[in-house]
Amino acid sequence: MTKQSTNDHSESNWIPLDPHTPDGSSLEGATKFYQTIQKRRTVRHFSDKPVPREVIEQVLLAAGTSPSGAHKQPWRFIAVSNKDIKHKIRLAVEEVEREFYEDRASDRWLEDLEPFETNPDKSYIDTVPWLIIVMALRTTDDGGQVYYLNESVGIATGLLLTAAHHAGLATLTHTPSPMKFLRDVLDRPEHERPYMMIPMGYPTEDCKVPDIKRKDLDELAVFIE
Ligand code: IYR
Repeated sequence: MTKQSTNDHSESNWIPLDPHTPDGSSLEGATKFYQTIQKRRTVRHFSDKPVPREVIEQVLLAAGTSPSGAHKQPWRFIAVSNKDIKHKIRLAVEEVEREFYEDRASDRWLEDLEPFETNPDKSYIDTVPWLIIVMALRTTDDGGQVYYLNESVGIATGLLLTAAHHAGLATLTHTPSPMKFLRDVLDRPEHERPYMMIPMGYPTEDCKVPDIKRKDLDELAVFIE
């Protein structure tokens, strides 16, 4: 028989929820968080100012709190500060990106990218103290099934960006394509699929970002009450 939705979980290992309670009201909590997160920007100019490993550890632990299909936690975060490995990655990424800009990208795509002034030069990979490579696990480490892989890893990556921002760190969501070379450079197993590369560090003091506009509430949301 299907178990009915009930609060009686006495047969199994359930514990009382320990809810987060904002300092003020829910509106104050939500507003304060929006004020913080609305300052997050994608950054391409990183300082070489070191970021202690302990900070990155807390950021990764926060990312690891993400919900996932059947709680399979189908992610792994490879945190690279090693200069030689970062440089290897830079060279491989720049090769892939040169192909993108010279051959693979459509004219429309290149036109859409113009405001962001991107190009195949990824020298910031040498400068930035940390490179986080998010791996999507196609199976669990012991070969078990995972569910909603892209959704789960996408949410975890969102939390990662949010946690980094909260720590005063800037990030860049970078998806060179294809990214398979990362598994070889990083010597990672077959079931880890490179999902996203995230340079993480402090922005340069004179860092500029494009003047983008975000959707207003009436454009980004529809309320049906
Ligand atoms: N991966 C390339 C191109 C690029 C594509 C998109 I869509 C962007 O939002 C930004 C860049 C690069 O990183 O240069």
